[in-house]
Amino acid sequence: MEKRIASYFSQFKVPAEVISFVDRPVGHYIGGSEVHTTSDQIDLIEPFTCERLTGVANGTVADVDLAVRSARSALTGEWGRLPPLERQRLILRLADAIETDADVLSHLESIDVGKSISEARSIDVAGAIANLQYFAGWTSKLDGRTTKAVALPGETLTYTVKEPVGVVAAIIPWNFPLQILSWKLAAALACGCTIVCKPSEQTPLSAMRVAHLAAMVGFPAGVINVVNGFGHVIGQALAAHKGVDKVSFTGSTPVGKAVGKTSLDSMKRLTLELGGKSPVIVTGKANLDRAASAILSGVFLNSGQVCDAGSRVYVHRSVHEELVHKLWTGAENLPVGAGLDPASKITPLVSPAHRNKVFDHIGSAHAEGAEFVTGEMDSESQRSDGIVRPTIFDNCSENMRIFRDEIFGPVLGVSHYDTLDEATDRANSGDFGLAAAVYSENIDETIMLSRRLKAGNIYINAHGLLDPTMPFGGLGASGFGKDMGAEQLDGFLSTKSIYVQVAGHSTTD
Ligand code: TXE
Repeated sequence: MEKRIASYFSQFKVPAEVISFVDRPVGHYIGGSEVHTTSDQIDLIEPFTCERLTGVANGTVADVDLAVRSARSALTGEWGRLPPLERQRLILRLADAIETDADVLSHLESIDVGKSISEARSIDVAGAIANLQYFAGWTSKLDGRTTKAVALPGETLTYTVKEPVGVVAAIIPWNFPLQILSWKLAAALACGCTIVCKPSEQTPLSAMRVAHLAAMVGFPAGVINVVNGFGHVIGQALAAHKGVDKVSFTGSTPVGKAVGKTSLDSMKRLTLELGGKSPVIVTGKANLDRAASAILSGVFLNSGQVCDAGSRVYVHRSVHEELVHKLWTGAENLPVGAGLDPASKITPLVSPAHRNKVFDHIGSAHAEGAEFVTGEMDSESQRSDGIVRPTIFDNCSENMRIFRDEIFGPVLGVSHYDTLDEATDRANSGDFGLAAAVYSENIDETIMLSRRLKAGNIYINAHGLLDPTMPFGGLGASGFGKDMGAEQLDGFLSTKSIYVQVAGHSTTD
């Protein structure tokens, strides 16, 4: 292990179990065990030290085929025959195992993504446990229904049955690897599907850990598989594979479109959870302390690497200056530091390449005339630790990149408005439709705005809330389909309609 990483880990007392899990080449997880089908590895870079942590298998199409065949045989074997309550028991045991392993998983997520270990614990690991516990309950409630035929002469028994859609390919982004894996894994398992997960090649560790935990608690071989490698190889191979019945993709809009096209070529079921550029409206009747605090957590959580980050604020002219002052002082007080430091709120971005993309947007904001309030003065990082300080610009407009593009970093743009019509028209501009937020203490304003805003998720006097009971997904360039909530289940089920003609009662007898 590189010296700088070793000293970083010893400074923050990283458990030995974490070190032994990462201080080795990482393979795939196929057919109930970790396999090393190739010595060809992709470097995993630890974001705080920017040193090589280890290598992960640079998978091939053959690895994808092996994993899909393993998932298929599990589906037609023991797993496919398990009664629902047995599936429920296994899913709950996996949730318990993740809870027991929380410290290891939080460390893995922090050193893989660069994120705050406190957030990894309280959001990523806690969210994964809740998702599994909630969807476990659905295993025994996926009934069809019996109908009383209304337009058939004679006597016909008519009913439906719900069946698992089959083998699911789950393609995961790097910002919340464990939590977003759990979004797909929990519903797929509850519906009786088997799964091949493809984590981002930058952040495979937590998915590999979960696969090991699943085997430990008794999941049959082949139910949960993990194939690692570059997206354009492994991700595309999964989207194209004839043995995959459903693709559940979370990631950027351009890649989502590519995955969608390939998936539809072989007529797969499809869910696309894509990017966003979520607007925030602060009316003149808002509680500004409440608004400022929620806006800051909504845009700087995970150092801004959040799909539904509220990154463009429209504030009524009457409270514009007061709000900007509160945002500025709040941002300046956010603790900045290493991901493994529990006190850190703003931590290194996932990679130097991504940091450069964020700085490129900061440079554009300066160049396009946005008014700098706080954060990074120019587009070159002065820091060697991968950190971009929380940055705010004021007097932004829709013809600036800061108000149009998804930046996916700790960068907030603000603009003032005069009428609610102007605010909603500007908020609804652009192609995304993932989330939006409204801050007002006036109930009429909040309800009217929540109806007029074009987004799949609306937050009132808050931002970024998630719950397993609530479907999460967007509109337009943010994709289609839902993760979480009862609405997600139909994406992993096929409904079959069955007609039974009763002898002696048909029109043809
Ligand atoms: O996405 P990428 P990233 C979005 C977020 C941001 C992006 C960041 O808005 O835009 O995700 O994650 C694989 N064919 N969301 O950079 O590059 C790749 O290996 C098939 C939205 O990881 O799109 C990775 O596993 N697969 C979300 C996955 O696709 C390919 C919440 C995503 O990679 C591929 C979180 C290809 N050609 C992040 N290229 C939401 N809306 O819920 C790459 N991949």
